[in-house]
Amino acid sequence: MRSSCHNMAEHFHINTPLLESAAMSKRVGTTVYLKMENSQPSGSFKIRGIGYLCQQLMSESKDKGFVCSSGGNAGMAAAYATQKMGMPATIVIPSSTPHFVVQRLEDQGATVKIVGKVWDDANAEALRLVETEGLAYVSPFDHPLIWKGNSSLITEAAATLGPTVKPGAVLISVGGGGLLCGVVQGLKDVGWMDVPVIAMETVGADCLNASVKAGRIVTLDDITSEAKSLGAKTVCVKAFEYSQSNEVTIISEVVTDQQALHAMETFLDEEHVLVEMACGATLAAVYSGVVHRLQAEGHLPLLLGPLLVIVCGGSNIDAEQLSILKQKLQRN
Ligand code: PLV
Repeated sequence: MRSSCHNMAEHFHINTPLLESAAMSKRVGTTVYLKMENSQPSGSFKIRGIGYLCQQLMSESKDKGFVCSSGGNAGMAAAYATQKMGMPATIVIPSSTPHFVVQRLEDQGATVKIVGKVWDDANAEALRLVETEGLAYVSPFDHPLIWKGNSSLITEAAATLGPTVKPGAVLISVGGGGLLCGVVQGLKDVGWMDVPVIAMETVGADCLNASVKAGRIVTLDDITSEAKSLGAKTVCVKAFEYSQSNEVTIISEVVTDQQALHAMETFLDEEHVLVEMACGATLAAVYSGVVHRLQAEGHLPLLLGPLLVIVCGGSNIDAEQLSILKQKLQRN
């Protein structure tokens, strides 16, 4: 796992590169910038929000340590931050998280518990440990301090782009909605509230899309997508509220697992970066023509600025896991 030089007085995340992708720009017909959150310590954007939350909770945790429920990446971030702070951490993951992640978490000094089939099951166990053991609870996505931490992604991108460049849209993935809330708050902070957010999910991990369609928060019966890091059954209230509010435009879209996998492979071929399926959902908006379709249908205004793609990253992937996913999804 990547690490970085870090100053306790500041924060755990790094200022990630903002790369122009020639291949993606050609596809979209406008400049595409990739915010490379895969290069964060712990392998995803999660360290921004989780790192910030853990720092802030430090004073309350009374030395008993932290417990974080996770599909994998929030756990990696929590393990990284707590190890830096010299605090114990228990990470509760579901059995659907690839097994090599357990080893990576343990290498980071965390205690790992595998409970249930999907994230919601693991989360119930984490909440139980808060009650019985007095551990400080670290949600993977549902806390104002997580959103504040995640918002640095946008303020950083804005600083890199400079005052004369404003994106035409921001492209992200949605699991429980912590990234979405952070991005919206970042857009507010930099005065980009007129920049639409394209919020991507996979079929079977589409809790935001199901709620947007129903006009109320709905809980999915099960997570049937292989994008387990997007597999929260219920989106957080704040993310749903943003999707319903007039202060920001959120366009909720869904791709299939096959499209997300194809996007991972294309990204690997063209950009030479391996991301997990949760991030493939974002990339599929470009590679499977979702951005084009939204423009053609008039749901997305013609992009007046570059497309800002948040490459959220993820550690639940390696060469073997990629071939496992290929085998699974080609059968269907
Ligand atoms: N993953 C969470 C929730 O899982 C976790 O525990 O790691 N991209 C990647 C690579 C992610 O790991 C996640 C969240 C997301 C996107 C979506 O972020 P969110 O949950 O803030 O919408 C069940």
